[in-house]
Amino acid sequence: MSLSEAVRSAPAAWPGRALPADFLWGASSSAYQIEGASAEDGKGPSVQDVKTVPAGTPDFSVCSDHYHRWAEDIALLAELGLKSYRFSIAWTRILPEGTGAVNPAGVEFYSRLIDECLWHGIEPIVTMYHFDLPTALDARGGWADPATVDAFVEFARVLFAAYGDRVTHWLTINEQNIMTLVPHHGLGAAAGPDYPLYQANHHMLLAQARAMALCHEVLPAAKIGPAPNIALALPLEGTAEDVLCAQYLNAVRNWLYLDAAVLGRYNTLAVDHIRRAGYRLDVSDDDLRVLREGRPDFIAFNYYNTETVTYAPGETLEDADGAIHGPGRIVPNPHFATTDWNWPIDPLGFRTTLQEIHSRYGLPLMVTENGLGAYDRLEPDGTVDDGYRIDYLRDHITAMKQAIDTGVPVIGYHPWSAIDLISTHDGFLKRYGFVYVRRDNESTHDLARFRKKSFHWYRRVIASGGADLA
Ligand code: BGP
Repeated sequence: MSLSEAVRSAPAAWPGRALPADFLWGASSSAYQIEGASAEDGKGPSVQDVKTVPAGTPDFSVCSDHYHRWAEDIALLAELGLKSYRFSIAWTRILPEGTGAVNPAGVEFYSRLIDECLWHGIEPIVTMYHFDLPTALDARGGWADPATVDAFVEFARVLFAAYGDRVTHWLTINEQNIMTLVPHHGLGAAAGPDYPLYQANHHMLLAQARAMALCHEVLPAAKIGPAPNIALALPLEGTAEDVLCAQYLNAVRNWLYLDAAVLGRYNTLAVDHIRRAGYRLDVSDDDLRVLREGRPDFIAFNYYNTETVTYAPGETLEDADGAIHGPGRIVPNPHFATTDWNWPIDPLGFRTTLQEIHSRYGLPLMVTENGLGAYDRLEPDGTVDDGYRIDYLRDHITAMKQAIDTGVPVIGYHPWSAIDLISTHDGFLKRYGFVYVRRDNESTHDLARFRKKSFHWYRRVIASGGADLA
């Protein structure tokens, strides 16, 4: 389409217009947070299964019991009207030791899940790795060990062979940037004080690049992309120092990951920070070739909130001359309301983030997480009045539509989460789902499912192609 055609065909006024019929209205989950059955049918342990969970929260052995209730859950998602369902495959269900022998029961579980989605007309979107590194690999150093790169590529090869006939959209690594910025999220016990954080991160980038290249080689019709958590960093004040700190935070938090995945190169500002902060980072010419050869077809990303940063003497990385070389302190932004967990709520930041990613990389974008963690209450009549979640999602969908209106090619939107599941830090107190799961931190109760108010609302949104957000 020429620019003048694009200008002429610019969409009519929002918010009443529907998105194209092939837009992937979806929802999202991850294996270690939803499945349970963490030691069943030959599954090996992952770092999530053996970690010390936060006080008062349950371990991951039962979760939402999706491993046993997957058919009921997919039927609910079909009733919701989902066009796509983004879930992850537990590495250790497929390869209990992380590498080596394949577990047929694990392969069969996801095969059935994928078939069930397709039978209901839901496109399965598969995350290959969502925080659940096999403990067998963690024991050998995890991502600090270059052999983990080979293990991931081997895992990818098994997945492509088993499901490549039915899965079109693949996501490599969920929130690699958060794993590096907040290592206890998913890097495992190996990530102790001597862990070479950015060298390990580099190995993940290589693993991702090789998996993307392999996908294109063995599944030419498939599409694959990274799935970091991307959110613009905002300067607290309009001072040059705050703007510079925000530029560093954007480089270190966001662009490092997408520049490597999409452009096959390291972001110079991020490298400046990494080196001055004293991290080890050895990158060979051969590594750079690997990065260049593995290209994504689209960018998936998770968005919850922007981050606001300010220059803080003594905390911001500075050289002897006082020149700034890193982000400062992340602070609350007085302009934003917050969630029950003090996460800023910034729907317009979703729009600016979408627009910024598009203007940097020009690839189609898929939103793989966005949502509101809240204390939901199940009423005696089985209803859950989560109007606050509807408000959050409505504002973010509106912002996304505005970004699309400016020309950003967004191909799908997957709120976190499809059904209630265990939050990374807060167990079952903090819920995100369209479907309430009756259990809490103390007891698994009967794990019965209930449709929340947001379930009925999102069903109308999807049925109207996003036109009806009321
Ligand atoms: C993302 C993760 C998800 C999920 C979500 C909500 O970072 O990819 O796995 O946990 O955040 O986070 P939390 O459960 O901490 O509220």
